Amino acid sequence: MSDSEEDSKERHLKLVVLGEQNVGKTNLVKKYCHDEFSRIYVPTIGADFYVKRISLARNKNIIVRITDVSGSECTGHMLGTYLFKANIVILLYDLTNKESFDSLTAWLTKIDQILRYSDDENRHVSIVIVGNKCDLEHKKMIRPDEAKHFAHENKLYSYVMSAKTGENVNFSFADMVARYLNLRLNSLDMDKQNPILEAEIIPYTPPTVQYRRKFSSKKAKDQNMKKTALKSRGSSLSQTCAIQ
Ligand SMILES: Nc1nc2c(ncn2[C@@H]2O[C@H](COP(=O)(O)OP(=O)(O)O)[C@@H](O)[C@H]2O)c(=O)[nH]1
Ligand SMILES: [Mg+2]
Repeated sequence: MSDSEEDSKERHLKLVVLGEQNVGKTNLVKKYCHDEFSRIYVPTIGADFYVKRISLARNKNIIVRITDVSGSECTGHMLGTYLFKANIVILLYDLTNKESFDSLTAWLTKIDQILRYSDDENRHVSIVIVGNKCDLEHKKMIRPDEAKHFAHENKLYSYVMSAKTGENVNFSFADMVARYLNLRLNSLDMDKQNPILEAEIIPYTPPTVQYRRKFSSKKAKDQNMKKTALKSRGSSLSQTCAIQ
């Protein structure tokens, strides 16, 4: 097959996303495939399936199929079915939840057992760990060196992302796919994978207490002056003055 024929050939990759409930699996996959994010938590039942077509390294077309598996499946019997013919397994944890990070060992053991006894044992499966919710900087419970150490010990690649802001999402997916296929990302690929981040604009509410004090003392002064003037004319403003 010539180089151009090889280039135009579509490659198919199956990615499976695993991890505890609530770590952001569904939102991460939706962000990557449809650029969507939801604040409302809707638990995944069983698994959902997504497809994304990408082009990397001089227009090599890749069809990425992603299986978003429910967090409760670690103890379920279907995990083997979902992992069947997987190329890349993404083990997701929540950077603000230590338990989700600690659970990675149990997930790795389970995946290992399944892959060891699967029919196509010669197939290469790449496992990566991903720390999600990196936008919650002030709530982070896992230090970068802890994640790095865990990844190194288990010979895994490690990434951090935010399904909410999209930070690092496209680039990390492209990087793991490129590594799996032994492709080298060029500068054009890098630019393509780094979208402009959207910042959330929170309306500014100015502090009111200080202003009110200044205002009320001036208002009180004005009203006192008014009251004195009206009293001298035989009228009463007791109601309005009592508010101060
Ligand atoms: N701040 C923040 N919240 C996130 C992020 N990803 C997911 N979430 C929230 O975490 C909750 C669980 O997300 P979901 O994708 O349903 O988790 P899953 O159970 O692993 O599929 C939802 O309320 C999401 O809005 C993220 O990157 N940043
Ligand atoms: Mg889910």
